[in-house]
Amino acid sequence: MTEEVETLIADLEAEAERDRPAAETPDVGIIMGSDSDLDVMMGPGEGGDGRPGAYDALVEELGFAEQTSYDDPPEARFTFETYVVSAHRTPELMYAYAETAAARGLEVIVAGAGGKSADLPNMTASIAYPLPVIGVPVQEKSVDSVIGMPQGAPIVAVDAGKSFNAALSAAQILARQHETLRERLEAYHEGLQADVGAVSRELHEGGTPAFRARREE
Ligand code: RP5
Repeated sequence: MTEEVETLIADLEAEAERDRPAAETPDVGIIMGSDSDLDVMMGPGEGGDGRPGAYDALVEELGFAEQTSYDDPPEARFTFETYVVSAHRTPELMYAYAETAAARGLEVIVAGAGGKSADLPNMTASIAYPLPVIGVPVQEKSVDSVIGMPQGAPIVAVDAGKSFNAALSAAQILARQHETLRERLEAYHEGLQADVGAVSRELHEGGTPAFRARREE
């Protein structure tokens, strides 16, 4: 094991020993098998190509902040942390991450991996059990590997690349205990409804050619 990995593990273990108030610890843990998963897991960032990801759902839609220091938490009440953890290249780090997750204050983990042996989500679910883990297959070919858990070893999973939904699901789990978050989830959904309502009226009242022309503007 390299020194960098050893230090990461030691930091996670030390954090698990601390007894911080829930408001100061990350609520959601996001892990991915490689930094090449970043755009799928978190979204492509400003100006990037691709569908929105967990970062967009949590930060842009639900008011979470990314926690980058355990000693200096963001002011936002709801936070998430982000790590690269490889199931096959850094199994000890995966074990330490999952094993310490509950003690470090996490309420739910979103875990994504690509390739045909996308083992990070399901192994994390087994180790962190009974903490819920939401698996994200980073590629289509990863779906079977992520969802194929034996009876008694549960994982919740989304379709390939749907990290945005995984983040919403994580927030839904948290919202069972946090009224504010329930209200934010409802407001997000109302926004979606309003969009459909507006577009439906425009199509109906303007007719197909005018609607098409406006979309092509
Ligand atoms: C990449 O390898 C995938 O996107 C995956 O998340 C990553 C990690 O695989 P392991 O290092 O666990 O084998 O192709």
